Parts: sequence; C-alpha cells; structure tokens
Amino acid sequence: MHILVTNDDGISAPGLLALAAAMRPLGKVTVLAPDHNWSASGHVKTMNRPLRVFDAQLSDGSPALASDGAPSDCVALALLGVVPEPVDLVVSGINPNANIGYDVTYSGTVTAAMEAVIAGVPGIAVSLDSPDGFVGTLDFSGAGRAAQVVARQVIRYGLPAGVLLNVNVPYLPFERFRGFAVTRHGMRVYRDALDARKDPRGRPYYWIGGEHPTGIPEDGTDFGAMKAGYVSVTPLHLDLTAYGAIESLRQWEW
Ligand SMILES: [Mn+2]
Repeated sequence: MHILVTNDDGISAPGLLALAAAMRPLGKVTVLAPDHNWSASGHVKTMNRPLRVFDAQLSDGSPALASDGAPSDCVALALLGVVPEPVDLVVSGINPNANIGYDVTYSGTVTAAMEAVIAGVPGIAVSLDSPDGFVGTLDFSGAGRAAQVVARQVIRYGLPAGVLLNVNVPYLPFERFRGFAVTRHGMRVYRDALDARKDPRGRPYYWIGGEHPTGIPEDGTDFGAMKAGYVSVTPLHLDLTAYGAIESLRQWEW
C-alpha cells in the first residue's frame, strides 16, 4: 500500500502530521502538500504558471514534499509522476474544521480527494469539527484514529469507481465516539456578512466575514451524525446532475 497524504492547510499544519502518522501503520506514506494555506480554495487546476516542488520536512523530521500549487495540484503532480511509485490511496487532511454540505465545493481538503478520484485512485478527505474560536493546541488524536479506521476499510473493501469519502470527525477522544455512520450530504447554514472598509487612500475593500457556519442536524446527514458524536462517512461523487430536475426541464418548450 502506497498512501499519498496531502492537505489544504499547508505543509506545516499539525493536522497533516497527525494524518501522516495515522497512515504509516497501513503502508508506505508519501507527503506532498501545499507550501501555504489554501483553505476554501475550491477545486483548482493551475494552468497559467509553472508549479514547483520542494523537499520539505514535517515537524517530526520525516521527509515530505511541498509545492506552490493548490491541494488538487499536489495530488495531480504526485499521480502524474512527481512521485514515481504508483499511489494506491490519497488521504487529505486533517482539516481543523468540518466540511459538510456545500462546504465540499469550497474545501481544498475535499477537492484534493476529488482530484484523486478523477485520476482513478481512491480518495478520502478527513476533517475535524473543532470547537468555535478554539485558540489552544488542537488534539488530532481522535481524528487520526478515525482516519486510520476509514482507510483500513477502504483498503479492505475498495471504493466504487468515481466515489470518494468525506469524513467528518467530532472533537472527542476516540473512545467517546458513538461509532461510524455512513451519511448523506446535509445542509450547512452560512452566516456570511459583508465587512466593507476603506483603505488609507479612501478606496473601499471588502472581507466576506460573519459568524461561523452552522448546519441543520438532520438524521442521516453528515452534520446530524457528527453533532450526535458519530464519525460521519459520506460517499461523494462528482456527478452534480440534478436528476430530479431533468424531467421537468424536458417539459419546457424548447
Ligand atoms: Mn483547511
């Protein structure tokens, strides 16, 4: 088993170190991650500038590769040959915030796993629902063990073609998880607000700010399971077709 580990928070993020450590008992681990934070960068393919790959180190001293590309670029680079040995599994994370519902379209963590699936390699994205406004050192140990369980299952059972797993972990010790729940994509509730300011020359600039998003804790969904103390495992595919709308659109007078 050769596992590629990446993230969207950058090569020095503690969640990346925790994920690499959690994957090592399962096989050979190669880390290729962005050289800076790309959170909420979406699915990127860098086409108008060259990409660089540098030798780097994780904070435990283990060797890694860093790139100035986006998370999805890192996966593409690795699978296209920057990492010479074939990759069997791509695992991305551990993101310090949950990626539920529509977050998956913003998330660099999830789009890295999407890139793997496009290349025909199983992909897993792992995110931790850490507390709002938490400023201390996050404990990734429960999420690391959860990621290891999910990766073992993927190695054992395989994933259907075109399917990636979006894993969201409650901020609890491993022993306190209520279990693993296979879920569907739920509803995020965004509370974005425009913060308009003026620069020193009087010109306006904007931040998209507001409060942390919340969600609707419906049964069977990613958000519902995670808030109930389960590790949420959502199978995703990239076919965004609204199948339920096809028939009604065909009724339009074209
Ligand atoms: Mn992130």
